Amino acid sequence: MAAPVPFAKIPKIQFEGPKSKNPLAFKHYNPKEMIEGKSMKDHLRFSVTYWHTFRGMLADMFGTGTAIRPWEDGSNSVAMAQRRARVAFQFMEKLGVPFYAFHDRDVAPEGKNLRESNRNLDSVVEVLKEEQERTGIRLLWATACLFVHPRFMHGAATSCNADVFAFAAAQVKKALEVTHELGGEGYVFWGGREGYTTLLNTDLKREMDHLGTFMHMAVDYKKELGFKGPFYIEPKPKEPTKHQYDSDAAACLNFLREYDLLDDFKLNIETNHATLAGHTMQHELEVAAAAGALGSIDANMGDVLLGWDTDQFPTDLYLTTQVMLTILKMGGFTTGGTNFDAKVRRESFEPVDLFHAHIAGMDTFARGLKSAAAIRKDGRLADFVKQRYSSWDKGIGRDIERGKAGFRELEAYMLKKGDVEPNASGRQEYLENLINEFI
Ligand code: XUL
Ligand code: CO
Repeated sequence: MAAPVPFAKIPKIQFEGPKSKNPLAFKHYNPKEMIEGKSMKDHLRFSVTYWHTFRGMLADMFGTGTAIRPWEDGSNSVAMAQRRARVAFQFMEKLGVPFYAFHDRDVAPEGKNLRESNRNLDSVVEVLKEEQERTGIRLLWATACLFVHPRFMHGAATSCNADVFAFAAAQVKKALEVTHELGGEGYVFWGGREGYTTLLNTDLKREMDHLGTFMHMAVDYKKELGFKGPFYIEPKPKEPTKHQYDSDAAACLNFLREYDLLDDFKLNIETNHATLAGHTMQHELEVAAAAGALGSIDANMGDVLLGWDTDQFPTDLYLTTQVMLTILKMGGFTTGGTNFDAKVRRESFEPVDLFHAHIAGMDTFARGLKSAAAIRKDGRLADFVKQRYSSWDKGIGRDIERGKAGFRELEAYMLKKGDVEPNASGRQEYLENLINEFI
């Protein structure tokens, strides 16, 4: 059966500028516009997530899916998976995104055993490859789904059942091969069930050791395969488990250091995961960047009144401005990108809503990028921060930073001086208003 053409009536989404009233046009995302010497397209490196956009039927804990997806035949067959892949590329082509991301089990159905699952995956990968070549759309990253199937109820690499560890290893091996074959830019590990629900039945130390072993096996196999892209760990504190080991950027960095894996991993930071961890997105980005480990982002946002991972499309200009300030400060993405790990609301059930949602996310990030670049060009924010730390650029501050002073020298310095130089104001409200000038 040929691929259906469900988006035939939707035009290719074009940049029409801020004055346009066309809902199916970009008002701010102009892929060719140059900012700080690089095109918007290359700065933002947008990616569509296969799982939310092509698999999620908008079910929630209280009700079944509401999505109308005319191309779905209701089956989970390989033929359906192949047709869906063609539809996905039609969508991404019309939207004009350069990348996509998937879990192995999003693109192809799980079979009755590992061999059959691998065969199913190969049949769909053939189509993905053809469509990548036809459109020029590339794979930002792939990952293995180690959390849906009941075998992973106690975890994957951290399961109490050694066979489950072995199955997960085999599944990641295959996912890595597929990522490599499709020319993926990177590979993600999100430990959806790598954690616990109660410590009463959990040997935490043994589970963490197993996770470290698993990651070393993955690094070894990546080298054997010749896959050059980075590995990313995606932190999230809870959901589905009560506590996940990769709970936030700091916990991930500590894990990577403890198990001597820091050279082989970066982080993929997701907004709603940051907020679930009690942090801001910018905090998580700054922590990752400070360790030289900020790789990629999962772009979404939560809802202040709903405490769970609502995965909404990012439409908050303050958020995207803050994100882009940190991304620009670290010199921009290299292999990473802005992956919309976001889903339309259950009430936004029509196919055209998929376009509205992505256009909203892309325009909001484009504005964030422009605002962040303007704030940097203006220079007042950076100057303020530089000035705030100026006592470290001379005298005793410089001696401390250069390792030329210890407790004895500092005591002598203070005994002579008597007390400190007066503090200066932090000017938070002034700075918040300064940012508002650019939003
Ligand atoms: C779950 C989540 C995942 C990862 C990939 O909250 O974010 O979809 O991004 O496994
Ligand atoms: Co994610």
